[in-house]
Amino acid sequence: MAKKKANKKPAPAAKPGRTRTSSRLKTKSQQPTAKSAERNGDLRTYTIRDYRLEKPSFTLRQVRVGDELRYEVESGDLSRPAPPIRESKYLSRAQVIEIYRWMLLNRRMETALENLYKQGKVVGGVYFGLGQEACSCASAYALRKDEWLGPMIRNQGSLLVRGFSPADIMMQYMAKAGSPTKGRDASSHFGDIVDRNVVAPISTLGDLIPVLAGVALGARLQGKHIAVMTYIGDGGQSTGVTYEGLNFAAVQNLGLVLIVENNLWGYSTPADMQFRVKDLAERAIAYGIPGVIVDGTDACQVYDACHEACERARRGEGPTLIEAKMMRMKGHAIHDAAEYVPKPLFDYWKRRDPIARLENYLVEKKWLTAAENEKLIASVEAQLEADREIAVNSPMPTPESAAGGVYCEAGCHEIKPKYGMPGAVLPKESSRPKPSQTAVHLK
Ligand SMILES: Cc1ncc(C[n+]2csc(CCOP(=O)(O)OP(=O)(O)O)c2C)c(N)n1
Ligand SMILES: [Mg+2]
Repeated sequence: MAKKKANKKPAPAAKPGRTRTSSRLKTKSQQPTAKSAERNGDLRTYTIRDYRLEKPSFTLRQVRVGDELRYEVESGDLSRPAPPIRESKYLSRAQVIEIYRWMLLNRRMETALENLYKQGKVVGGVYFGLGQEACSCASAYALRKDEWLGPMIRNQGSLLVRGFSPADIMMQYMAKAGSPTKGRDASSHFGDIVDRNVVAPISTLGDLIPVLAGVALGARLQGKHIAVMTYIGDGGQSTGVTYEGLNFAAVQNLGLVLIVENNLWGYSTPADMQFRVKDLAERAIAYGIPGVIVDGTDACQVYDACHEACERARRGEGPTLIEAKMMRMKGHAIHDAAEYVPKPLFDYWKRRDPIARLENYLVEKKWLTAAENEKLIASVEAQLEADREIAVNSPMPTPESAAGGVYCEAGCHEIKPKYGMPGAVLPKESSRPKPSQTAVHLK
């Protein structure tokens, strides 16, 4: 017979995220304080820069209504008014107005696309970035012309900033012959590696990250440190390739600016069910790179964080992870009515509409008079109407053209270096592999 064990209470399990200490054995005065632990190196602290002027926090409860799962807001103050826009450290008046215009164009173009869909003119679905215009436009605005962008489906505003016209995007959705993929692909799978330096979105979430890291590596081999920017959602950041791509960029000191668009939903899954960290920016700590949080509905915060990350990239100091917090204000795509989202959350984030907030900021600051604002809105509407006409009236592809390439025509694979001959200038000392680490078998 087994010996009966002493009736001893098992030690309480350590709470997740906390270190168990032998505090029971020590008197209070003997216990190390956080300060002394820090001095001894037993406790490390890390810094996450948080640009936000408010830090909303909500918890959701899952409820079942018939066969459907929905969510209710369990806790959090939904009645707060929107905070002011944070003053930019870098943007001039003209630049803020320019970003505001891009955001308006982004919003109005998506409304036009929704109408085209309802008129049966769109082939396939339509994706929207409603509520995310500040994140798309102000981030892309931080890049220089010769730098690179890898947009995702919500970043149609970034495409406009990089030089695609609303007509290009509308024709793409309508699969017209004059669209960037000549009618052979609908939705957002297009880029331009010749003039606009835009890598086409990759549907497999996370895969753009190593591709953009590779672009930065290519530029460095040609003697230039450039900033490259891409995006990943709160859902997509859970993929393995996100880790692999960002870790590679971190280890190689590549100038990647990764914007984690935390819009609180991945399809119908709330962000809370994707991760246990408080903020996704904390993930940066594990890669050994800076992590920054911004209010994704505040264009000035988004720009400032992206500008600083791009400057860091241009100095050859490596990647930055920027978490932009906002809310996806429509369903995943046009087919999704987003019934599962609690209505009060929509109301809360509607008060944080990025365009209305920036407009108020510009008017209150007297950077834009009411009359100038009206003129600007009218010019955006006129541009869109003209582009819509072009797109609607342009022809569909001819059947014979189906035999041609989608992205590729004869000769297009002659990839020429854009910045210089490979190996022209060596990278910064810190980012160069030590001789012992190089691939010896190649010698
Ligand atoms: C690796 C991979 N898994 C699943 C999908 C299907 N999928 C496409 S979008 C999406 C949700 C993405 O959510 P999130 O990353 O939060 O981006 P958001 O749509 O909110 O911008 C999913 C699951 C995919 N495209 N790739
Ligand atoms: Mg999401």
